[in-house]
Order: sequence, then C-alpha cells, then structure tokens
Amino acid sequence: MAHVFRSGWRFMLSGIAAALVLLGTAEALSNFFAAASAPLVSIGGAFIDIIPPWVKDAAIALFGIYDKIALFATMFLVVLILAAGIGLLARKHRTAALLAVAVLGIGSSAVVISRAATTVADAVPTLVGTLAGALVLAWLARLAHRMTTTAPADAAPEAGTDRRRFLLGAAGSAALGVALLVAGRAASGIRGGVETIREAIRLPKPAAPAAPLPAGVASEVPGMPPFVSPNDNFYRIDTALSVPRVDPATWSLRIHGLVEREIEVSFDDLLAEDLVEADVTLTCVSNPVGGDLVGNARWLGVPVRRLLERAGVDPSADMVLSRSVDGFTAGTPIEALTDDRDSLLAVGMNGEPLPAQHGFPVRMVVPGLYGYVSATKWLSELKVTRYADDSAYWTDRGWSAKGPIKLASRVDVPRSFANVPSGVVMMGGTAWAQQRGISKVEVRIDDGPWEPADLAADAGIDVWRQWSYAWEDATPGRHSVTVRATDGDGTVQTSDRADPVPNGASGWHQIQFTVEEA
Ligand SMILES: Nc1nc2c(c(=O)[nH]1)N[C@H]1C(S)=C(S)[C@@H](COP(=O)(O)O)O[C@H]1N2
Ligand SMILES: [Mo]
Repeated sequence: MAHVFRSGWRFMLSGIAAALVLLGTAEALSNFFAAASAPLVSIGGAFIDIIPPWVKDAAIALFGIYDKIALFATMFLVVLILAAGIGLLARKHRTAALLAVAVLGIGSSAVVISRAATTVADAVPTLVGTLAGALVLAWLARLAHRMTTTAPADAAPEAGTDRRRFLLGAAGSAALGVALLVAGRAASGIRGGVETIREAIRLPKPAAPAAPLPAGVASEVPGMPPFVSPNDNFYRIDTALSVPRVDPATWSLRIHGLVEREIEVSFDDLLAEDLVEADVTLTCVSNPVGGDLVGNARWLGVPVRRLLERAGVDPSADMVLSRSVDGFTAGTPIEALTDDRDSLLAVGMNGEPLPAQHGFPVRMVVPGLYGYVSATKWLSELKVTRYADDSAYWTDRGWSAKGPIKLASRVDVPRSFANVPSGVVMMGGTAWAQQRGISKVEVRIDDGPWEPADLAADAGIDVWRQWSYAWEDATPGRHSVTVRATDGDGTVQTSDRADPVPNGASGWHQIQFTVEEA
C-alpha cells in the first residue's frame, strides 16, 4: 500500500512538471504574439468577462489593486491540482491522460482565439506548449513506471538508476518550466516592444495649454497625497490581465455609426492636430467611501468634439460607444462629448505619452463621468449610436448605463486608527465633484458641530480640491472625524450610504483616531 502511495506521488509529480513545461513554453512564446496569447491571460480574461459582477466587486473589495495577482495565483493553483490529477491518471491510463492534456490544450487555444485582442495565429504558444507538456508527461510517466515495476529490494543497482533518472527528469522539467515562465514574464510587460516605441515619442506642445496650477492647490498638512497623482502610482482599474500591446504605427481610430461620414484617424493624424491640455480628476465607480480609486492628472489630447463634428453626428444619436482593442466598451452620453467640457482623445498624461497601463497610445478622458462609462483605454473605435440600440461592458453586468460622478470627500490625514500627539491635531483631505467643483468642506469631531475646513486653492471644476483643518484643543482619547463637502451648485453631500453598485458610492467618510496623553 505504501508502495502504491509512493508511486502515486511520482505520477502526480510528472503531471505537475509537464504542466510547468506547458505553461512556461506558452508564456515564453507569447512574447512573439499578442499579449493575450498566453493561455492563462486569455482564460483569466474570459473568466472575468463571464463571472457575475458581485464576484468581481467582492474580489476588488478583498484584494484591491492586487485582484489580478490573486486571480493568477488561483488559476495557477487550479492548474497544478489538475495536472497532478492527470499525472495520476497516467499511471494506469497513459493514453487517456495524454488525451486529457490534448483536450485542455485545444480548449485553451479556443479561448485564446475567442478573445477580442487575438487572431488564430495567437493559438500557437498554447498549442506548442501543449505539445511540449504532453511529451514531458509521456516521458516522465514511462520513467515512473519503470521505477514501479522494478521492485526496490532486489535488482538494487538498476532501481537506483531508474530512480535517479526519474528524479532528474522530473526536477529538470519542472525547473525548465519555471525558468521559461519567469523569463517569459520578465520579457513581457511590453519591454523592448511597445515600451521602446513609447519612450521615443516626442509629444507636440499643446496649442491650448492648461493654465498653470494656482499657488496653494496642495494642502500643507504632512502626509497628504500629492495634488497631481504621479503616473507611476495613479490608480489602475481595468479588465485586462495583460496590458494590451498597441503599436501606434498601425493604430487607428474609426468613428462610425450614426454619422454623415465615417472617419479614420492615425496616431500621427492626432499628433498633427492642435492639442489641448486639461487637468481632470478621474474616478472609478467602484471607489468606496474614503477610497483611493481616484487620481488627478494633466492630460494632453484632441477634443472628441472636434472629430465628432467632422464626422457629422446624426441628431437621433444619444450615445457614443467607445471600444478598446481588448473588447472593453463604454457608453458615453453624446452631450458629454459635444458640449464645451474638455473631453479628450488623450495621448499624454502628466507630460509623457500615456503609460501602457493607462491606455497607450490613445484613451478617452471625460470630465464628470466615472471611468466605466467614459475613460476607455487602448481606444480603437467610436460608434455613434443610441442607448436603445447598444449597451456597454459594465452595463451588461448590472451597472447603470449612465455614471455621473457623485459629490465625494474623504479624510486623508490622520490615517484610520492613527495615534496622534496631543496639542493641535492637523487634519487634511480631498473632495471632488467634477463639472461642479467644490465650494465648501466641513468637518465634525465626534458628535460636535460642523466646522468649516480651510479650502486649498481651486484648480477648476473638473479637479479635486484639498482641504485642511486644525483641531486646536484636541482632548486625549479616542475620537472620530467626519467630513462632508458642498459642490459648486450649493448641494451638500448626502449622508445616505450607497454601495458602489450600480452607480457609485455615497455617504460621509468617517475615521477613528486616538489623541495621545500629553
Ligand atoms: N480598455 C479598458 N479601458 C478602461 C477600463 C477597462 O477595463 N478596459 N476600465 C475603465 C474604468 S472602470 C476606469 S475607472 C478607468 C481607470 O483608468 P486608469 O486605470 O487609467 O486609472 O479606465 C476605464 N477604461
Ligand atoms: Mo472604474
């Protein structure tokens, strides 16, 4: 019995080593194909597209920006368990096990091909990987068999050789697979490909530069987030498990649908336009009260309005469905793209070409609307249409068709559950109501009266506004601070709590902190 158990482990190991070779080979080869040609990228992507929205919301709540890593780790674990099972199957039924590998490989290839950003050729990494994995499984299973059939007690020298052969083969295959995986991952992330192209781009100066930021837009309270969010840690939210690799030389944007004339523009066409610069604070509808899925940047681009005018929008249209190369879509009310706000086809972010993660080469930026209905990254298409005729990615998954950004405010300093020294307690935070601006922020200590906070300088209605407040006679002990803002129209932020689903969170942000004894 113990003997059978031991040999079972050998076959499970064979399966796992073969799976690592499969994944490693496919991952390494995927660098020569679309990013989604790596099987786990496509399978994960398909999974994200079909799971019920609440699962995704729960994952974001649980893992935040690490949701993608969590998904990859889970998929990897599932693959290893599956592989161990197939290895066990190979002990008695080698053909059945190889057939299972083939079915899984072909099935995965089909998923790869079905993705929006891939073509049939992108199945090559998965198919070659499957072949390599199957060969390794067949070989290791044969070695494992030889070990099992040679009784360990007698014929000792031969058994020793077989044992060594198997262990070397299994360990070597597993190591090779892991090495290919690591090298393949390291080589991807578009380094050397699109990243070199991106770095070589020189963006033209804006014909209409943004006004310089007024002095004093940043609150002086230590520990506040920067007023302009650096590109490197600007929040990132999207359904793309690997960042799409889009070459600006072959990129084009097609504008079609309810228009007088279809137009198609290249990246160079866009750069040749008079470019407009605008400070716009972007916000995710999934941002919880007090959350940080919000960022402020200076964008450079071509007004969407200008291209829509050229195409000639039919009066019956009420929506523009923007589409990404990876299949994501957003539905934006047509007036948000044709009125005089700074809705842009953005090519630049804080003085650089768009970072790959933020939509290189071209994305949409629309002041006043949550990202899911407006901020399409890796943009490829604008379809002028009607809400009655088309719906977008998140609308199909239970979120509202329209997503104006709700008035919001948060406490950034002190941090939740911080201990602060006694004396004057400095507090600071951020408020936003894009398209309306912020006219007032008030804070309340414990159950005390609402006190006006000091507003930092105003950088415009589409930009967040920082505030500060000095609590002069802070008493030692545990306290809470609550914040509420008033927008430029005089509307006071509601205390009604709403979850992010279906159209954005609301409610006052409150944090707890402790003032230390003097
Ligand atoms: N192609 C694509 N564009 C997308 C998304 C996406 O999943 N895919 N997510 C949208 C959402 S929900 C938000 S909040 C913003 C976030 O933009 P950022 O990652 O640059 O902050 O991008 C939008 N554009
Ligand atoms: Mo979002």
